[in-house]
Amino acid sequence: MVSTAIQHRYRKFPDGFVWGTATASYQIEGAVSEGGRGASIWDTFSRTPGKVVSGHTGDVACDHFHRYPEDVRRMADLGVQSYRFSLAWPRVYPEKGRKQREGFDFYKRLLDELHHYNIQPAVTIYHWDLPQWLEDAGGWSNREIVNHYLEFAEAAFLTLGDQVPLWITHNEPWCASMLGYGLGEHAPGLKDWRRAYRAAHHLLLSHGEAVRLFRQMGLGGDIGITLNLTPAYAASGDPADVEAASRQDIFANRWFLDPILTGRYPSAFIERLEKHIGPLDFVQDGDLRTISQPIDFLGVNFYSRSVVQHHADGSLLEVCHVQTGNKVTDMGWEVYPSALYDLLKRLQAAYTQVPLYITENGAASPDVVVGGQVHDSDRIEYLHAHLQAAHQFIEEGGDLRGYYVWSLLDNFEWSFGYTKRFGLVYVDYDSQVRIPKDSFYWYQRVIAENAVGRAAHENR
Ligand code: IFM
Repeated sequence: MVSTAIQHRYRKFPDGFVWGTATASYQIEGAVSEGGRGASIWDTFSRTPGKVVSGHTGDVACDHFHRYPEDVRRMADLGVQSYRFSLAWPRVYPEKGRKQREGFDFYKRLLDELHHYNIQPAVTIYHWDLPQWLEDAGGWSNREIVNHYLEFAEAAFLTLGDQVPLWITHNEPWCASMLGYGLGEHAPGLKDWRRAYRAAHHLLLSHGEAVRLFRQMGLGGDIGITLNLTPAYAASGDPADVEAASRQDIFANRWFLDPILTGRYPSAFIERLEKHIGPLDFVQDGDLRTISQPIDFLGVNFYSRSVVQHHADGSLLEVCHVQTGNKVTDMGWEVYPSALYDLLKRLQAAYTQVPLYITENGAASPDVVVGGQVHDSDRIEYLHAHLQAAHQFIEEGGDLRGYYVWSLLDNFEWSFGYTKRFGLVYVDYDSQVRIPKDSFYWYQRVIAENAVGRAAHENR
């Protein structure tokens, strides 16, 4: 029996709460020319001078394509009940009009390995590695892509469906559209806001179509989508700043939340948006009904918040971001865990009663190996504080079913290449040796106890 003193020191999670870790294909697999894989937009982008720090590419990454048995063993040692990973579309459709029968073979092997250790897969269909041939045809800004995505999703459902209890149609469509087609910081690296909003719409439409197809196919398991949500706070009580925060919120969060969960785009922003990008004539009759197909859960990726002021510069948003002076991670992202609590509360109060999963949460830090160990106490503090926030939400009746740390391994952090480390496991990219960090052992204790201590050190 657990003593009262221990009960007091620990915050218990509900029985059946799912503990996991997450990764994505391009960030860890490597083997970009193996098994007949075609090129993805990230192969192209990372080879374009100046796009990724130090010209890093995902060519080898963590060599997970070959080392997955070791990585799955490590997860079993960690004790996670679930592993979230994504499928590389260019392995299945390497070039226009060609489907590769062996395209899913790697994932079948991976699923077998996970099954062996009783780790449940959570599969993201699209986590940004679009086949280059599809981008050449306009990528996400061409409505035709919805059919191609559906073909890929159907192939995935048919091939892997009986072994996958949790499907995620898309990871962070905000990044795929706004960073990829608007800000140009991610592949394909375009700076065209009209294309960015078209891309966002087609990503959402493909999500809705895939959910519809999943239901028609009568597959077991649950299906949802993962959004990166970054709550926006006003830097002051000045009404202009409050308005600015509301615009930032629409841009970062509501442009995706509202259509999926309410079947409407936020009307307050449409006039302003149309002044900048022209009419939203790419939204066709029936699209919003498709996009708002009922989902089984919502995946939330949370890292930080933004704090903004009004800034009259004639741009679409007219906001400027303010530094608060609070602690930041190695990404420069403010550590502000209570925003996670606020966000979860808001989601269930204003949007949906479907179960929530935190499908990513984690911190980058400049980890170093000292005497064969990695002492990443900042990451432990970060995870601990966010789990406290998650626990408070659950304690107050919130329906949060699981939590996935980003990430299992240090990996290719997109335009930052290998310079940002998010892993519970350190990767030496020259030797591919893996070293579990202190946070790995800390998270192992959290999982084993199904609880977080009131102070981070209590799980050490
Ligand atoms: O590495 C990314 C991941 O691919 C998507 N979510 C945020 C992570 C950290 O930036």
